[in-house]
Amino acid sequence: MKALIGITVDIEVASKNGRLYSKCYQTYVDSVFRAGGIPFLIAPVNDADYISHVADQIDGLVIPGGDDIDPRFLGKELYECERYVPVTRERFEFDRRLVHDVLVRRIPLLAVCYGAQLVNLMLGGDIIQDIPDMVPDAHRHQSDTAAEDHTHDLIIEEGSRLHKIFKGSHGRINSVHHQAVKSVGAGLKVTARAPDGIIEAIETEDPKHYLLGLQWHPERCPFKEGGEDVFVDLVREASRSKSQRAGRVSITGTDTI
Ligand SMILES: [Mn+2]
Repeated sequence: MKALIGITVDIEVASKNGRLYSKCYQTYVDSVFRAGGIPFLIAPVNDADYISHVADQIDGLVIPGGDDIDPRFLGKELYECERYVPVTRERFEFDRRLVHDVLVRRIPLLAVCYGAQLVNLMLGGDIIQDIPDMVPDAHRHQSDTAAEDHTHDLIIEEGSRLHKIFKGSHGRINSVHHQAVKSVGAGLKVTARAPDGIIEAIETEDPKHYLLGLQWHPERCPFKEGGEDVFVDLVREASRSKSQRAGRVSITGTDTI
């Protein structure tokens, strides 16, 4: 049985008529399929029973990248700048509720860019809301070149899941973000940074769970390092844990939001 990998969709406001629509970059679908999983786009319905039912069906989840989280949704102050482009409340709420249900079931989770920040915030961590303004000596993380280009180095912690994926403690990755994780939430650890110290990857400390949050976009560089390997790892883990999952755990932090 192949692993069923749920992928959440973005909910955007159409510029031509102001109506909400759902979208997903095909690169996520292709990446899961090439890695041996069954990609499954999850229709966003903000209903608790529906979300719980979806979480019961999937073997793994991908939260794709997206726009910026409005920290006011989480009781924090917003730093507004010209680079700030907020994700819709509809997407944020759906993703937040599904991630909660996925965490309590210990379903393998790959969270990309916005997704990594969402998981981190949910678990009580904090984010840098704008790297250029708040970390002026950081190098440029919002690349001017194609989003597929690997533009900076990656320094990876030994013993991490990411270290196994990259087969070492050094990598090259793409970089199309102006925000980043600032401090990690409960049960999370930093497993990779850029040379300037900006956090590029977080993982769970729970040895029984697979949770990988990446600041770069593996789906945009499938045939380079840090690309398809990431999805292969997720699908392998989702297949392995499919039959082993049992019982739910309580997650510190998520009950408060
Ligand atoms: Mn970066």
